[in-house]
Amino acid sequence: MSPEILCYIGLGSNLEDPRQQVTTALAELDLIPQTTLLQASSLYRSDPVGPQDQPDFINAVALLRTTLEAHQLLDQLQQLEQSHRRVRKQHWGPRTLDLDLLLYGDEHIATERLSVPHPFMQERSFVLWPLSEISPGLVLPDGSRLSDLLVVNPLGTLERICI
Ligand code: ROI
Repeated sequence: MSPEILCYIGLGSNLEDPRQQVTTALAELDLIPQTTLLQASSLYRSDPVGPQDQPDFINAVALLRTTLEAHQLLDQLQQLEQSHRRVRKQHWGPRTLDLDLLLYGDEHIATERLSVPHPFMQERSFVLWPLSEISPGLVLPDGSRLSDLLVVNPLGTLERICI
């Protein structure tokens, strides 16, 4: 039997009704085989990080329990992105649905396809604040405390838009 792993997924969308994209994707995460959606954050509106000539994003974070191996979970996340007819024309440009594997248990993974913990998560308010709603006491695999990361990544213009 494969072990049960807790993992966090970052969701983001800024095209084609982003609220709906993220809300639907949260429900669809629970349909992934061998996987259960344990918690979902509120939705947040965020200014785009990267090129500014694109719409605002809707972001959220989900906590899953899975017995899938990390790359199997990545396959499932990519399938889900495709099913939302993911459009990503430009690097760091607008997208229909982005699903990032932020944390997979306490594991460090570095392969061609996957970098976990997500390399930018410690500097992105739109990941850290939704994450803190689900797991305020979280300590990252490198020992960083989420509560300390929130101090250096303030809420700023991030807006919680749904309960
Ligand atoms: N900016 C915000 N606010 N939210 C995102 O999800 C997001 N995703 C990205 C880039 C383009 C870096 N900027 C983002 O991939």
